Amino acid sequence: MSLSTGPIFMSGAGHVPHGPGMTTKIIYFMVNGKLEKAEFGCDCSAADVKDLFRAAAEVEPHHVLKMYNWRGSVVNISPRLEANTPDSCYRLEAVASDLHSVPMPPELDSMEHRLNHLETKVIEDVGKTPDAIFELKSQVESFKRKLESVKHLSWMGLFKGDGNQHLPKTPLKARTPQLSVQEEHQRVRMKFLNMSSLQVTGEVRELLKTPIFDNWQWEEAEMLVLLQVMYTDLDFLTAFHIELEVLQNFLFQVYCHYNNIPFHNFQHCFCVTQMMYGLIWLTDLRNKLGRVELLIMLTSALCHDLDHPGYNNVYQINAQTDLALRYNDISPLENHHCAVAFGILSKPECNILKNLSSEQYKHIRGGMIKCILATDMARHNEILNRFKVLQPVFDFTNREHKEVLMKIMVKVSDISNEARPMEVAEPWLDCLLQEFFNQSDSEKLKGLPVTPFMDRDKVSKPSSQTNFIRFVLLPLFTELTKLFPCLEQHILEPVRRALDYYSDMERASKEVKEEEEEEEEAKPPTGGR
Ligand code: PDB
Ligand code: ZN
Repeated sequence: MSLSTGPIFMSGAGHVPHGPGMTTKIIYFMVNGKLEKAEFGCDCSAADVKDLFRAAAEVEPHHVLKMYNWRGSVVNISPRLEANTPDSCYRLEAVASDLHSVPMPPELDSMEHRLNHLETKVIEDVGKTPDAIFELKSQVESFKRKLESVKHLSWMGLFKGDGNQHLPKTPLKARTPQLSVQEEHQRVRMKFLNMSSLQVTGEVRELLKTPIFDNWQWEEAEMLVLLQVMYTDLDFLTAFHIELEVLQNFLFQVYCHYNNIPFHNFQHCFCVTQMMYGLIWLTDLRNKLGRVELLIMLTSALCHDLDHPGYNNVYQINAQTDLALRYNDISPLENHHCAVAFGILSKPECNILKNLSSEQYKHIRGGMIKCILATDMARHNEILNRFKVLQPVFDFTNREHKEVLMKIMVKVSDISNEARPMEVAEPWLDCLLQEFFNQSDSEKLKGLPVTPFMDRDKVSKPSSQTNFIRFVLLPLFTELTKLFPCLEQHILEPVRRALDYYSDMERASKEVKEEEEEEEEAKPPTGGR
């Protein structure tokens, strides 16, 4: 019977022959944020199996153990536990064996202490515990039991300073039930590494090169495999001597450094990178730019919103956040995204650039900094106007021309949701508005200036989007299409269809609004004589 950590050896369906006629059972489970593997003979006693898992949880004998299966149901810890594989791992939790071992909030403890002291005093005076004190003591006891049952809500601040403040304030995405962020990351990592050796079908590979790719069909571990396919199919691993394991570590760390917020999350990162990948193939950029430029564009797209907090630069500056302070109000978010990217690349096990010359490294670093900083929409007109000047005389051998094009390509990929099929694009607008509304709610609470197009009381989704498409998207996409005419059908026409869609929605909502106002006016005046 053994417990092994570190590299997990895949052992098939979970039963390994173990000496003559004896089979052992292999159980994979998460405990304390780590994936562990237990192995025990099927003739093992229930007590021994419990001891094995208690050792894994590193708890004392009196602690209660709870085992959850991948569906989140509690299962019995016994030799009959069903064998599994790493991507359907159990989760082992040690819960306190009794109330007294759970640290209660200091207020409750001091109240109980004062109550006991008072009871002692009163008993000295009147010889017995009066009903009032007895009642107070039972209320404290029942409150402690209730508090114990909501311990998992500690991130609401019920237990001050219990170290859980870092928990996500809005557990948005339906992650695997009750897994912590770290455990979720480990689950995704195991799934990613298990799948990465599988072959992606030719059909998916071709779909990946088009703007009609639907990100909503894929979960995060699969997206990591698809990102690996992008780097592989552009021959980056051979061209830049990138070891597959280093690329996988890099991609996994990028995934870990995106936050669980409505819009600027890992799914957005994947969409932007996939659109960039599609544009590279559609415009045949592989034959017009060097592979280094392609690596800069794809990796900039991948890293362009790393560790986005869900509150934009205006908020950072007005709220005088650490980021605004650190970057002197100059594109604080984009500077941060880029710094986090190079923080990841500074780890040797994640450094996909480590086998390049320092010349190449500097060139790629410089290119990524320019491209990521270019995604600050406050600079939109500056960059687009520069491109408009160069586009008619564009020279693919001119360094400055190429730099502006790379910035434009990352910008186009970043705000390109409306170039996708409507059923893929529209949910993204809802996610973005949810993030914007969260920000304006926070601005109202803090007495900060509220950005009008983020104010849930003022924004009309269709009219905001028609304006955005008309005045931001179409001019940008039109300019790029002048350089690559084939993009007319792939991104310009879908955006024109999106403009029609939201214009119709805007007209419909205006008609409804007018009808409501007419009904309001037609109503007899209420109240008064
Ligand atoms: C932009 C800047 C920051 C973050 F606000 C996101 F209602 C975006 F008008 N971004 N990316 C895609 C968009 C889109 N902003 C809008 N529509 C998009 O499709 C504007 C819209 C949400 C508005 Cl530009
Ligand atoms: Zn973005």
